[in-house]
Amino acid sequence: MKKGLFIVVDSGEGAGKTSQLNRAKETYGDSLVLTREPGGSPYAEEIRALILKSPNASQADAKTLFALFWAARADHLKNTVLPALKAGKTVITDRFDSSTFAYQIIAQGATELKDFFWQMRDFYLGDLKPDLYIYFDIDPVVGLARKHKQGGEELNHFEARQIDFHNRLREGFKEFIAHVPHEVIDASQPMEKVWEDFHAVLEKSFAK
Ligand code: Z5A
Repeated sequence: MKKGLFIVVDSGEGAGKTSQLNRAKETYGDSLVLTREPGGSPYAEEIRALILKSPNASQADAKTLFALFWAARADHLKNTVLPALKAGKTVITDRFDSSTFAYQIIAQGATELKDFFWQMRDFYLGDLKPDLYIYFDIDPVVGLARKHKQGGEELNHFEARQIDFHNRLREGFKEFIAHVPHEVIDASQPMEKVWEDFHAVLEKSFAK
């Protein structure tokens, strides 16, 4: 595997990222560091709990969440991503700034933050911009149905929002990836076929 690549996997709800990332880890072992946002480092995981689990979280507006996600990201980059890249590992993060753009700016409707987003991105990421974004695309109706079928934990306050929110989210991801190196995976396919496509994209990036 090529050393030191920084890759983002992102999507709306129920696209199956977690299942596919676990499979990538089984395939590539210790040469691959899997991480996630929000979270991925001890302090950022505390911010994750605040964002997703606090009883007041669902009333936090886009401006509040925008700042929290960037704060968590700064810690994640410094304490997890950068050390792993320096050690020659490939890092794949489950969600990154693509989610901030799609969820906060487009789906939550804070479009006044759009220019600021790109400035923040330059400021916080600097030379640490991901080599590739892999977007798992799925019709929100299908993705949310998977989440409902999954059972287990209650839906979080993002998953529980109306379908309009999730449709805007999909548009947000499409707008974001047009600005960055990316590949799109059709996540509505059966799991095995999604893996085949995802694996092929990873192999292509490692071969470059
Ligand atoms: N967020 C934000 O607003 N701004 C930001 O900047 C960032 C994040 C970084 C974190 O959620 C939330 O934070 C997220 C965005 C917001 N919104 N939400 N929710 P999270 O980390 O707790 O969870 P997630 O990333 O959304 O989802 P997940 O649990 O990892 O789900 P998934 O990616 O869809 O993966 P899954 O568990 O593999 O699949 C879901 C179900 O579908 C499961 O039952 C599978 O068996 C099934 N599945 C998977 N693939 C298939 C196929 N191909 N066919 C049929 N069924 C399938």
